[in-house]
Amino acid sequence: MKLLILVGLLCLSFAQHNPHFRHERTAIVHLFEWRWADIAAECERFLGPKGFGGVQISPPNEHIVLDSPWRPWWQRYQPISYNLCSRSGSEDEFKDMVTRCNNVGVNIYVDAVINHMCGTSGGAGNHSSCGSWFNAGNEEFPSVPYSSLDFNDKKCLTGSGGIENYSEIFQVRDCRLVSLLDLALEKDYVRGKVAAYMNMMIDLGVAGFRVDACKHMWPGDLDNVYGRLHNLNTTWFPSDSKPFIYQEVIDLGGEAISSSEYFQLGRVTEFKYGAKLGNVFRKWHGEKLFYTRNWGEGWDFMSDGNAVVFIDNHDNQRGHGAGGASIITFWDSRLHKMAVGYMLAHPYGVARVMSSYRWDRHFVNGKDQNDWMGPPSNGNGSTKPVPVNPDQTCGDGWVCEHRWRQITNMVIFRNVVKGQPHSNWWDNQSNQVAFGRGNRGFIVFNNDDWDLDVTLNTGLPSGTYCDIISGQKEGNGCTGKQINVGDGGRAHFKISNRDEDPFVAVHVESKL
Ligand code: AAO
Repeated sequence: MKLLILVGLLCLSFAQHNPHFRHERTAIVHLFEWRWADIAAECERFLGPKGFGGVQISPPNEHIVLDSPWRPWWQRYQPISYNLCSRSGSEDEFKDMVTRCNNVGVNIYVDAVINHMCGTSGGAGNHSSCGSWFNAGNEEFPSVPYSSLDFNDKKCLTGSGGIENYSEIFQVRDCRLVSLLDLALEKDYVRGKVAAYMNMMIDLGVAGFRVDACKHMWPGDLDNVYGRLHNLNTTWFPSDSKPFIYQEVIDLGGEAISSSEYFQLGRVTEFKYGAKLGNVFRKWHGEKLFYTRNWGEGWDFMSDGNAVVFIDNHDNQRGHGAGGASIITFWDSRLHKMAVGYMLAHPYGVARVMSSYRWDRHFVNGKDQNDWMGPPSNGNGSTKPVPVNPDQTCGDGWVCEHRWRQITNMVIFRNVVKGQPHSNWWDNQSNQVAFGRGNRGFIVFNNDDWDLDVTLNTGLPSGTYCDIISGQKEGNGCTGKQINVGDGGRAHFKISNRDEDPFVAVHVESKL
């Protein structure tokens, strides 16, 4: 009986840590700034067939529309109301996306902006994505409705009304983050409005939420809001499934607020992961790939069951948020493929792949002056569709990292090795390493400036395997390198440091 109660309690508190992936899938892709219509099509034509577990979408709330700078991507982090009407599309298009993605087993995770509304300088009028009227100066948002009573002004004690010092917990949580009007989430009324917004989307079939700016909200307030959430829609999910919650908390250490304050509420973004792996693959600060032998908790990361991991995100790929120059993005494509490959091969955390658009970077004194630029757009500011080229890449400025063969194939690798332990580690005491996942997959990296030429124990059944990085298995053939695994699991690997992609990966489903 006692055991049953304990198990019950554990299930309750860890319920929101479960991404509810279907068909044994394992990875999330962030389709940053994509239109709902394009996401629906992508689920059907690519993400479902290739085994992606879910999509993180951009904030679907009605948001401010800014002219200066012109339609920045970050206008969507300034809510005007909870109408599902945004730069990505209408409520009907949102519903259609959720239904069509769910029908092919791909989950939708919503970026929920619930800490604040628009910035103080947002003005008055109806320059919002649905044309709802608001007045930022008076804190009036009649489409919710919120009034000045629903904001934290009186609680914030800094002279500016904004966060001035991240080592003061009360400031961080009660004052304005970059002058965004800070909602009073301690109020029952505000909690109710926020929960109703999230429940509307749960009822439509979303599987969970990336909750924005959690450091700036009290864990107790979030606990109350999450406690009001419905179970997932049983058309697609088992009954009694709690929504997946992953909370954005930037914690690189050294601040008053720690990500651990949020663990009992859901998972948390592990920002150390991409920052540290960036240093490792760039070989900065004396880092070497072989030091990642104990990658994960051994590197002082949060425990596996609490972490969502990523190489870059929509902020730190353009100098916002945290991580700095070590972050490896699509702009460094060769390193990016390796780092994402490493993440997807490694068992730690729930993995999220970034899918970006290109913009005109323009650095002055190391800062990108165009870090604000929105997605590929038409003259009137509407977002362009994502066209797919004959070679399966994307056009019109959409990068589609998730469609790069090496990355797609590593998402499949992660599914194939799901649940298998990290095994058969090898390194050369420098930047050549290899590891397996039980007897189902094996990966070898050469990030040194010389060739790798070595025979290793892979743990795999004997046979000929197709490398899924230089090519892939097609029918009975292989378009890439072939790897022969002998009796006892031993195989010879040769990777030149000048190879287009200096890594090799094989798994039991790439066996010829
Ligand atoms: C825009 C304008 C502002 C204007 C505002 C209102 O840029 O000038 O005042 O509108 O009119 C996004 C954009 C913002 C944009 C905002 C609203 O990034 O530029 O403001 O939309 O349109 C903090 C938060 C974190 C947040 C991050 C950007 O803690 O939650 O800032 N991320 C989310 C979203 C993001 C979004 C928002 C929140 C707001 O992902 O897209 O903003 O909805 C330290 C702290 C971090 C802090 C960073 C940056 O990090 O630890 O908590 O993140 O500073 O302020 C080292 C340290 C690291 C440190 C970092 C940077 O790496 O180790 O800890 O340096 O100093």
